Amino acid sequence: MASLSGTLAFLVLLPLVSVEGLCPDFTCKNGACTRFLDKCDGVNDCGDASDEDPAFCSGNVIEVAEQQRVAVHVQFKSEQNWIEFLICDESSCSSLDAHGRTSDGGLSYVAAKNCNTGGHSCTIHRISTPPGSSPFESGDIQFMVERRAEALAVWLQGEPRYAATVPITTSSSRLQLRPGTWISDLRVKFVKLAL
Ligand SMILES: [Ca+2]
Repeated sequence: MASLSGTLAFLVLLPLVSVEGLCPDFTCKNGACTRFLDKCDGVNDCGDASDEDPAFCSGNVIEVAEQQRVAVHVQFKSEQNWIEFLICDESSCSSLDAHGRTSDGGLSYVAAKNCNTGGHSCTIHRISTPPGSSPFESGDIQFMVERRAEALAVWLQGEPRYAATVPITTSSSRLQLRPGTWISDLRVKFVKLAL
């Protein structure tokens, strides 16, 4: 009976841990499974905080001065779902999630303010997903970003008429690009334009 109960205990534990890489979403360093959505959200979901590893959570960051424009080249994968532009000061962040294109060349997006430094617990500022919008497909996408006095503006390169904006604090200067669903790191290149 002892060996049978041992076998049962093993079977009961099996869904809770996993050999590395075998979780349906994200495999923690300790073998636990968690969701891709839990990656880099500022909460220790794994127990060992490996879902919050700065090695991948702190990438694609650039300091942006007021009135600075930055050309942003993103290699996007559709499974990442959207591209998050997160801009922060020491204590809070605003985010602009670019989901896709509108029929006239603008962005469909969700803008949020008053987020914590993990980019969560925000207040929704604006949701703009007009009819006819289509999600981004896998491939290269070029954006322009401009830090204005009290807003961050983002638009698809060549379409400045359709800038999406989100309110920011005047001291918000740290911009990070993140994948909406962190199935893989976002590949990003920043080019600061002359002021
Ligand atoms: Ca987490």
